[in-house]
Amino acid sequence: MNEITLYIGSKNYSSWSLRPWLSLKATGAAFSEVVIPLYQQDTKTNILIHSPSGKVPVLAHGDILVWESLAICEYLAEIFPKAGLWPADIAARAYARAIAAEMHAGFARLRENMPMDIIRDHPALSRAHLVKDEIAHVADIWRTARTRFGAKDKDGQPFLFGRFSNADAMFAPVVMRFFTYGVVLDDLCNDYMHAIRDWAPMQEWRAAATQETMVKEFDILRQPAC
Ligand SMILES: N[C@@H](CCC(=O)N[C@@H](CS)C(=O)NCC(=O)O)C(=O)O
Repeated sequence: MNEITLYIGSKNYSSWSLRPWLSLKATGAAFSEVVIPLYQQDTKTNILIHSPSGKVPVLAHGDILVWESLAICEYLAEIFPKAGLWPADIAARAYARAIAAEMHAGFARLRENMPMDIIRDHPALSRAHLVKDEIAHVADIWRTARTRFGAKDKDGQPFLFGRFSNADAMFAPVVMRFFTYGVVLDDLCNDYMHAIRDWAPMQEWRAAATQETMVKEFDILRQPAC
């Protein structure tokens, strides 16, 4: 198989990069990653060398190039069918695809008001009150997925549909935001949040984020959604 390279943004900020990176980790495949620091003068130029959209993430696999986080997750599900990146059951898969697409296209107020900043806790700065409805909707999605599908997983795995899926990848940055902004949910959601945060690849990403040197002054009001 051709080598896979994933071009991503700074691990502390780039929620869109985190998503396919986690799915790629879930496949167990070897891959190279190239981190392009965000918020630098040459960021756009550096991204455009690799990405036709001028955004990260972008995945290169031989002469195939895939951009847009959800399209990359779909591509990984196709080339690694055994990884189970979409649930096997058709009803579960339909729900997983719907919530992944909703995360990709929606929750604009949540992303705008709670930018990902993995290395720092901001409970006092939390603007969660401005996005109560979207937070409640996320919690409802997690509860539905866990109770209808995840809880029935024969291996008892703790993710939305049992085994880690592309839907978990799409919601993982939201989990990290809820932790750093001090959003408190019910026990079921709380257990799910811990399962994501404690998952080894998530810890690996978080540890790398703490090592990044190009960290910008954090300004919640001016931080572009990422
Ligand atoms: N819809 C895109 C969003 C990608 C995106 O906004 N990426 C940000 C980093 S998180 C980016 O490349 N920003 C750099 C820029 O716009 O110059 C996806 O799902 O991949």
